[in-house]
Amino acid sequence: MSLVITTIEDSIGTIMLNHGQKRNALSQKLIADILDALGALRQQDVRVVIFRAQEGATVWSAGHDVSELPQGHRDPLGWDDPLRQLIREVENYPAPIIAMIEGSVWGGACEVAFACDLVIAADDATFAITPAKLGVPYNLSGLLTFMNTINLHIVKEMAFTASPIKAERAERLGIVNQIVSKQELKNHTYEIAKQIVRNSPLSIAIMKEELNLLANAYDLSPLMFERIQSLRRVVYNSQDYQEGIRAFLEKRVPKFLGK
Ligand code: YXS
Repeated sequence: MSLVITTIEDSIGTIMLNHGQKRNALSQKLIADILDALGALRQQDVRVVIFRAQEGATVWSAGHDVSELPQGHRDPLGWDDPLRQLIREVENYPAPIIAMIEGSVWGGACEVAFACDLVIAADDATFAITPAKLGVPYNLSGLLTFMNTINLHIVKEMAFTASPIKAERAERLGIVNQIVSKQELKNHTYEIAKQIVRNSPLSIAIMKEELNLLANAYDLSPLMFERIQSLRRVVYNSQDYQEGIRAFLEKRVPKFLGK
């Protein structure tokens, strides 16, 4: 059974995350179902896609399924890992994807939301970047997703504290496009989608790709690449990484020793 519900109306596709009992944690299964849904929408005349959680959700998504993170000695966010595949598909999808957010958004789910082309949030939404809470060495393209959305000082504040920020502050900082009341969220989001549907899908598709190519246009020397890989390897091979994962699964506070 799919963990998402997909609908199409007026050339607008909606993918609803529907795994509430696990707070829409981004498991391999949930991500596979999202990718299947996006693949199916690509075959239809869908000009905007909306990602949403169940009506009234207190958690939009709890982020990466921690129980599926490797227990060390392997990059937890490697190129072929499901979360990385999902981010690339969101960025490469040839039409705008709007993240319609209600409830709290955590870790890798923040990256999914910010990789979308627009973020419309209810005024009760919160956003938390959580690698440091678990001892995870976030990957480079993931950090670039955050940097393309958020001012560097704020990325560092969110990443180093791992504390949620409220929707009102996220809007003020330009992290989300607009915030509205929970009651208005659905209608407001679909109104924006309808405005997009009325415009040229070809023009929009190439501008989306151009903007994403420009936003990701960074030089990185082989030396820099190898330095970054060695830094990340130290972290995911560390005792702290294993402690972070274990503490989450044991529902206790982690004790990080810096090694
Ligand atoms: O105990 P059961 O079986 O009922 O399952 C519980 C939780 O274990 C499960 N669950 C998760 N399972 C795997 N991975 C998760 N990320 C995850 N989050 C939750 O869902 C069931 C209900 O959770 P519960 O009882 O805590 O719900 P709640 O309503 O009291 O609290 C909701 C949250 C979201 C505040 C709470 O579940 C929470 O703090 N979840 C973890 C949020 C988080 O730190 N996510 C980061 C995941 S790691 C990640 O995304 C990247 C690797 S990184 O960290 O690098 O960004």
